[in-house]
Amino acid sequence: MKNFSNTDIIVALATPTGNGAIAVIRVSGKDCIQLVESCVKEKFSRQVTVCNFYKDEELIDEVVVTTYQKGYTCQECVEISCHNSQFIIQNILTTLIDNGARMADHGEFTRRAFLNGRFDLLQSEAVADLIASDSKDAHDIALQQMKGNFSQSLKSIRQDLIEIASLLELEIDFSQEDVEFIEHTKVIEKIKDIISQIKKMIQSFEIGDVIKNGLPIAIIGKPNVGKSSLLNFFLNEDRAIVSNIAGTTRDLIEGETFLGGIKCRFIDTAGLRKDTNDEIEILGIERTYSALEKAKLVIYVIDVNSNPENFNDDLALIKDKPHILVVNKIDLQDKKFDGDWIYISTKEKKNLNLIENKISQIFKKDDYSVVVSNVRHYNELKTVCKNLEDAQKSLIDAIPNDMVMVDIRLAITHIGYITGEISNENILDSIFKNFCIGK
Ligand SMILES: Nc1nc2c(ncn2[C@@H]2O[C@H](COP(=O)(O)OP(=O)(O)OP(=O)(O)O)[C@@H](O)[C@H]2O)c(=O)[nH]1
Ligand SMILES: [Mg+2]
Repeated sequence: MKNFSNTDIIVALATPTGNGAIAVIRVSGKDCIQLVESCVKEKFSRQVTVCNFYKDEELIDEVVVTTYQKGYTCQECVEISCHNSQFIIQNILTTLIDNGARMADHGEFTRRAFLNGRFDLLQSEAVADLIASDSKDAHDIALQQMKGNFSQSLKSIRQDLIEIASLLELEIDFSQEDVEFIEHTKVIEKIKDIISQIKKMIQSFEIGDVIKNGLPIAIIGKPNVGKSSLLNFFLNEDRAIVSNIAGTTRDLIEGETFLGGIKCRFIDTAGLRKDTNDEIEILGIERTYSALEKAKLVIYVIDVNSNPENFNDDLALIKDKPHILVVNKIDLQDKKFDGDWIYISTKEKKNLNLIENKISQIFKKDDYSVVVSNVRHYNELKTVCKNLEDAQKSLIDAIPNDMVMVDIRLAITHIGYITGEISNENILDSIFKNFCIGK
């Protein structure tokens, strides 16, 4: 961010442009209440005042002004609710700017809230996630992070590491006397415990990311097994052409829907087969492989008449990805296959709910007390884990304390980067530039 002061009066529209009855303009900074008073030509004696807003002597709108001695940014704030007209909004903004305010930068309100101690950095980032949340689970995760449960876990880990570091340091100071202030086996145990907590957080990202950004699901299988029929069922519309001609679907066909609280992006693909000379189908099959690679979940479909010899190769292809195995067309015959298959009929809409249940089961967040959903936090946690594993190894190998200390201090620093206990302008800029102006 440019070299702005943290107390300048900043203004921005806080509501989205578009249709709607009311718009809210946010103002924050030292003496901003006085600034707004000069534009409405009266003194506010209550927190909420209905008044007229003027540009010079010209009436712009009847507005509702709410004042806060310590608002969202932990400083003097005003919210002006006006009628949602571009003309009115522009005139109010320019009047405020002409009288000494300036336009806020991206995320500057939340950045001030962080700098003034309202939230830590992780909580500030959760504000953006809360605003973007589009499902109950995404909302739950963002709200919990904003309320501070993830921050609290990290702070307690950081405190434990600081204690270990100070004891190890003390030993270095008294190294001549050969005193052991702390049993190294206990330190190793403690670090092992912290590593497992951090690993659990890292692991939770797989689910947190899916809940926040959606789940790409590739529907894969041999031609004609009913992949497109399944897509159409989930989307509740005839999105893809269904026919009994093998090789109907060529291109990737996508559609989004919520299942079990997760935003699922289904990708219907061309059937996998080797014996085709059809150029377009071959291109379609290539796209199937790329969809398979990008998907975070694969639904592999066979037809109840299939012979395992024909699809075993495909199973090898998907074995390292989370997958759901589905036998379709059970209305035609009753046949069981080895393995964990779900038996359905898209024609008779039989057992289709079992697929949804399975998706919720695979991407269940309840096993985690903390769910990481932000890629920046995830990357920092991986660094912390690596630092602690290095420290643990050095302790086991009885390497001198000063070497161990380097890794423990690095772990402490990287935890500090997540919560913002350690931050710098570059980190803050890269985080808040993704916020919109007015947030
Ligand atoms: N009996 C029966 N037929 C089904 C069922 N599901 C799909 N079909 C039929 O199977 C044929 C193929 O269905 P699609 O959904 O087009 O299959 P696909 O896997 O997308 O086929 P390609 O795009 O060619 O790879 C169609 O004639 C469907 O009507 C089912 O549960 N039972
Ligand atoms: Mg198809």
